[in-house]
Amino acid sequence: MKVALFLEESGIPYEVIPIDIFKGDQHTTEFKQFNPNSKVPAIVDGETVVFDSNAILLYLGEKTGKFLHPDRGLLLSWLMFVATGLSPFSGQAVHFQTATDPIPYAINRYRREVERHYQILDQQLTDRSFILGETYTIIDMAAWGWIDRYPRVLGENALTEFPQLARWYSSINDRPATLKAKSIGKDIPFKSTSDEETLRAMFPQNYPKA
Ligand SMILES: N[C@@H](CCC(=O)N[C@@H](CS)C(=O)NCC(=O)O)C(=O)O
Repeated sequence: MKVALFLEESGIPYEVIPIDIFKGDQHTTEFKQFNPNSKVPAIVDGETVVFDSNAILLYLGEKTGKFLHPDRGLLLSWLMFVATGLSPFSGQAVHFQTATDPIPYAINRYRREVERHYQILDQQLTDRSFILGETYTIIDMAAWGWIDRYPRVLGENALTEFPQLARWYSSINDRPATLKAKSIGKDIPFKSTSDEETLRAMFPQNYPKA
């Protein structure tokens, strides 16, 4: 979705190639040529392949000169904040909260870290329209990807404690490009049930090594 935001905002033509992660498409030899880490998204631009959503945003930003910030140090710092902080802690919070064998220590650790990251963003947005200032950048697109999942990460009411973050989130949702990006893939019949094939594809650590 973060990559879709960029593509829709910038009007770059693109083709979507569905990878059904519930069926295990991410583990095929063919897909691993594009991302040896077996995760979506990955893009192919001529001879160039880029994987990881944040790397793709930076690549597309630098290629087009759009949605960047004149202070590259600032841009890289916040991109890494999202890539190494907000995103993995949010992902692990969801993982441990939905595990069949929930571990309270892990749930508390990840939820509290997500709350801390939300607080930092809320503070940053106190006197700015967007995370880096008055213009929309790839950092907003990167952060939006996980903030858009806040009900699953922290619960339906999570944003009430973070009013600036809530204001920023709804301003991005109101952008026409965001509405278009959110409709991408809706017509693709991705697998939605979670059976053993899905669990083996998504959580291989729960199964013996082949
Ligand atoms: N750091 C990566 C994370 C990508 C990621 O976790 N993708 C998930 C879907 S949102 C995935 O492909 N999961 C498949 C799997 O874990 O097997 C990024 O930002 O691109």
